[in-house]
Amino acid sequence: MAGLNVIMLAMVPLTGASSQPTPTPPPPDCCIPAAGGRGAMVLQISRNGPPVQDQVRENSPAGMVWVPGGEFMMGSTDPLARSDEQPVHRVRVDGFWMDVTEVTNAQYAEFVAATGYVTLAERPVDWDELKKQLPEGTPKPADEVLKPGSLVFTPPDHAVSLSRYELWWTWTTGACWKHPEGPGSTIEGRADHPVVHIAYEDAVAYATWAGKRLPTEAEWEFAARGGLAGKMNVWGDDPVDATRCNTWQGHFPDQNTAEDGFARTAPVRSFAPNGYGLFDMAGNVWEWCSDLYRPDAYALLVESFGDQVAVNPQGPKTSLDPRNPYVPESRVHRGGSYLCSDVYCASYRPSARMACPPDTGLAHLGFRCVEAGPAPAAAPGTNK
Ligand SMILES: [Ca+2]
Repeated sequence: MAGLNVIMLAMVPLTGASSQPTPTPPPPDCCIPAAGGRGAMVLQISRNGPPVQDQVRENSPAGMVWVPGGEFMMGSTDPLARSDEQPVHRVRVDGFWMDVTEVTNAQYAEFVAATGYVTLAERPVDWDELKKQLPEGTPKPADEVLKPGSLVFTPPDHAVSLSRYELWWTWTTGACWKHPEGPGSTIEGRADHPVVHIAYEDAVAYATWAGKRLPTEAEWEFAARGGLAGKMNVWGDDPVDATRCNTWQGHFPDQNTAEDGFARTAPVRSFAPNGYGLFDMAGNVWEWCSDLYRPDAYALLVESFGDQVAVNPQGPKTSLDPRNPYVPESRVHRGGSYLCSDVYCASYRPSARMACPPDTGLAHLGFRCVEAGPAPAAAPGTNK
């Protein structure tokens, strides 16, 4: 239903919500469920110096870079870190290949052309499924609302409470990856932008077709840190600014100055890559990971491992998302988006976690894939 459940939840009373305990406060709903303003500026320029030239290495899968495995401290105690980023704990991941960029509209179009795949946002909403994710007795919405659609960011023209995400997210029939802002909008001229309105199963379907998979949360954070240890941002400890990545500048959610050049998605590779040569690990669009979400996932892991290193953790076995108490599961996404503000959720940080039900598509949610080794014969950290 690509997010309709989320919006409906915001509009129904949550009395008697979940019988499950809430171990830690959830992160804010920030820009979840959220797409930059209409009439976005798109500047086809490269930031932070000259474009990085890809280095072709033998045996490198096309468009992927080798991320050497290793041990790192996962999570953060930075002042901006939320409780679900803690406790910081030891993790080791094996090396893996990772897409250099988020999967683009052109890449997703290739997949759809080859397979005839229809994304979840392009299918009618199944009320029998939707009502399982809502409080008992929630009235069925009008048939018009149950037509295929997704959540589109529709910024209000005035300041609003940051807890009222339904005021800037609009269920939009006809919105999907090919029509990111709804009927009438297209991806023409956006072939190299990240694909959006992608539900979890849509991302998995692409990854499977490509012979790849989604990254685990641990792999994603290890990769995002780019070889830096314990830094607040993927580029180090310097604060975010408009030259670093595609985020939100101005008052959220009503005033996007787009100082970085982009009010919505940016072409991939518009900003400098991180230490592993990965672009947009901060900002642009959120990226699905394979892990189920729990705010206490790290606490549970530490309970199991103590001060020992967790090797290739796959996430908790069960999901718990206090922001979506009725949904049977919630999946992690990482990296923040063009809606992340430094005065709000600051989720462009490599340790920041967010999640939503797997059937939720959003105008700022995409993905990238990973692939197992073997490692390249040449030095790691190079790409094609
Ligand atoms: Ca921006």
